[in-house]
Amino acid sequence: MVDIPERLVHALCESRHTVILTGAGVSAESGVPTFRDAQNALWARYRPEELASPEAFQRDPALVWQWYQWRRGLIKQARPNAAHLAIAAMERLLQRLTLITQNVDGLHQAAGSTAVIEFHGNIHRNRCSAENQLVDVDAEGTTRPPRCPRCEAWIRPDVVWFGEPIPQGALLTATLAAQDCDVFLSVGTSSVVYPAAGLADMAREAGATLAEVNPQRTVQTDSAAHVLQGKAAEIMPAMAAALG
Ligand code: BV8
Repeated sequence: MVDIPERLVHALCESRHTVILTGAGVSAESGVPTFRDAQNALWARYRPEELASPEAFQRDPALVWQWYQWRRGLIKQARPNAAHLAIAAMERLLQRLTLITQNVDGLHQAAGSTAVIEFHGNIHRNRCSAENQLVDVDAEGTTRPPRCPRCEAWIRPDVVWFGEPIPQGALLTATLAAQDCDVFLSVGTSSVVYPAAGLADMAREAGATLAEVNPQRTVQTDSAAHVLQGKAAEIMPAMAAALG
């Protein structure tokens, strides 16, 4: 079992309010490729930033829709891993936990986490690209976006694309939590994409203890009081066990 620093365990036990921010690294061990390496041979010629944008969707709705259909197919095979389950358990072990995820795969909810802030939306939902209202469509097997039954505009995944604002409620709740928390855990994210990546700085500047869980170093590593270098599916269960 991985060793969790005693000072971090103590800080977590004493923490009135803990924030966990997760990125694609938490879903990596469920077989969902991280955003950076999501591009297999089929999609290798595109950078995610080129496909996950309103401009790309306007230019070629069928191409963007097919990329999401491919990712939906991968996610449908995926099950929550030990990291998701440990984070769900920590909801009960900590005094108060705010879970913010950049992932759109819904695996935290599948693992039993209840109040999940979906900072970048959810790939399982679809909405009208003109009215921005959720639309319940059977997308199975489609290779081009369905049309909105109300206004005929293209249907799009209910996710936040590059250049689009974070949903107001998610941004406000996440910002308030980052400013209020005593401990901020950054788990499985490259900390490259803003404003999500700015939440850790906000928490640290407000006096929180910052800890990072990642096999690699990131731009956040040097700012973290605790750096747990390794896989989330190994480290998070050890952390939950230490709290238990
Ligand atoms: C905004 C949903 C303003 C979609 C995603 C120029 C033009 C326009 C905007 C910008 C610009 N320059 C900068 C910006 C801001 C931009 C941005 O930050 N760009 C980056 C590229 C610099 N941000 C935005 O555009 C945001 N909106 O700024 O709006 C605005 C305000 C008002 C009005 C109008 C506009 C919106 C950003 C949201 C983009 N959508 N996802 C979809 O999924 O299809 S982002 C997507 O990539 C993910 O959601 C995630 O957030 C992000 C990064 O991915 P990570 O989760 O970190 O994954 P990554 O692959 O990068 O890293 C994985 C990590 O896991 C690695 O560190 C790895 O080491 C680690 N790991 C691997 N295995 C494991 C592991 N860790 C633990 N255990 C393991 N086993």
